[in-house]
Amino acid sequence: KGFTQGDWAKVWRQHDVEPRYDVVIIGGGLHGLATAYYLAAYHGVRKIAVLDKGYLGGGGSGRNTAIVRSNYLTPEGVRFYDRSLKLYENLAGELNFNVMFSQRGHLTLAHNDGGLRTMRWRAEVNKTQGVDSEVIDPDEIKKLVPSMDTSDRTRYPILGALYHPPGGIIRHDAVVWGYARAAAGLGVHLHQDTEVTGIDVHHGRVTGVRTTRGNISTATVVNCTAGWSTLISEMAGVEMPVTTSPLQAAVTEPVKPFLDTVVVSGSLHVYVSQTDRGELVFGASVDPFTSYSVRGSLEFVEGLASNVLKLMPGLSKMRLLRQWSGLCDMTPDYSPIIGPTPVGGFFVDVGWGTYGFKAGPVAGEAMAECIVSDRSPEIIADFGLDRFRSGRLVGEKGAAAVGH
Ligand code: PYC
Repeated sequence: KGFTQGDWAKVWRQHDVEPRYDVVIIGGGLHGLATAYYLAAYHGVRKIAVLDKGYLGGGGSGRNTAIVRSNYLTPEGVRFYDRSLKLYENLAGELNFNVMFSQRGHLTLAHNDGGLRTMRWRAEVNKTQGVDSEVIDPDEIKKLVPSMDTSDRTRYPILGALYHPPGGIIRHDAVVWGYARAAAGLGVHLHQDTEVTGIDVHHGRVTGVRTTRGNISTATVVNCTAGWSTLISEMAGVEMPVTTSPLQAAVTEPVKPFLDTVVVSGSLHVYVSQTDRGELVFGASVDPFTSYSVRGSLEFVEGLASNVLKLMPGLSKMRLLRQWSGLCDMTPDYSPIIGPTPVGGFFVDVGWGTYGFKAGPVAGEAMAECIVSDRSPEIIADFGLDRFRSGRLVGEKGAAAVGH
């Protein structure tokens, strides 16, 4: 007999919210779930709760454009994102869940001398960290993407590109479900529809979390809430240099596969990839204002269409099916804030801007180690909140897919 919907086993169980947990993770997206998974799988922590005011993966984890890459600008950034890429390479086996990682190569186009100089700089830094990246010329780009207008008769001619073969796309909801299923299998409690209303701090240490489903006593709280991260940190009395801006994206109707690399143009503020189902997924820069709104705008699709057609004029007849928006938690140097805070037992994994999805596995792995050892492991040591006092910033704006 065939399966009907009712026959499918539940992937994770519902639990009552218990009055005590060893670790409470706020935010049931990729970062929160990965942190829970690595804590349970590699450090034996069992009494873990992941709280989300909505559903698992309903924030940035389910709204990003699923791009994975490690071709950053600073050595700290390259090492960090490359560890994540390596974890992604083995994630299907690790979680026993097909996450559909397609390492199809990633191109960042340069349309002027300044852009080309930054691509060369990134390629050199990447190579010193053992990451496969090189600058290629328009003829080589044309071979990789025949649909791209690489002639010099366009408004923004392409002078070259940073080519990063290990980069690609992955099925982002599968990544979320894979971590959720694996964490739940290790005894982690996943509480959806559970909003945090307060964090209790006594004598400089976290003692509990208040939620719409009851109060929890705990000595360890992790803030993995991306766009809402300043609101949650404020509950613990921790101020963070983070602003929240929407980032919009869109997808077309499906067409026969013709694009098997990820293409990014920082000058034209656009990135595009084709999914296994044939849809083109597009994104652009963050909206030029701070907001918690996730509504799409006509202005966005007009600008996007005009810029996409400058790169690939052959797409002019394609129809957009959907657009949506997510929230980006932006820091002044475009690097994350990850590690302990001045409040004992209160950890943050925030400030991801437009880089959060690609960092999920390494952020979870490093945060788990940080919590059990109560010190930042080397791979995140440069991304602490204290850098905004000391001035030791890690400037990653030059590695952004698009302008901000
Ligand atoms: O940094 O690759 C990136 C990216 C793609 C979409 C948003 N950010």
